[in-house]
Amino acid sequence: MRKFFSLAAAALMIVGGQVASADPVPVVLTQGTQTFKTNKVFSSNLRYVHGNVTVNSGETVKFEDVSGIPHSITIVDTQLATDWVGSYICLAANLGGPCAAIAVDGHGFGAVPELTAGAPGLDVAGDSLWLFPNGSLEATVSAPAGTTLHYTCALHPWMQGKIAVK
Ligand SMILES: [Cu+2]
Repeated sequence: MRKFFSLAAAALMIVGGQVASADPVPVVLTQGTQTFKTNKVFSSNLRYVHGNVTVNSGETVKFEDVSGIPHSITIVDTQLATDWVGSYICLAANLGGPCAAIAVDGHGFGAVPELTAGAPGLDVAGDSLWLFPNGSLEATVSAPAGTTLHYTCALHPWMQGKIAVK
């Protein structure tokens, strides 16, 4: 009997003679917490969870915040901060370094939810999406197949991920 239901379920997957194979939209969570005590400690484990995703060109990626803290998804050049010095440089808006902290200014701390460089959708460095606390968004990846997009959070540049486009 159980086998029958398995077969029935499999049959339902076949639509019009073709196997329904729409890839699920990848979901990247922003999660973690921060601690600050004057002259004692600052720590953060804010991060993109499953931040490395693969999609077809034209497909979407969903970003969802569960940290209650604002973040950005900012497409940057391939070189990202790999130590705390680099992170400080990334945070210095006037330096406009590889982590594109300048994006924070562009968003106006949340007033502008999307900055577009190049074509619409995520395709080149300078594209940036503001992710509101406990919010979510879906972004279309418009870069051509074969591209790898690197992204970071302009507020927390130790948060880093990749979108491989196939
Ligand atoms: Cu962040």
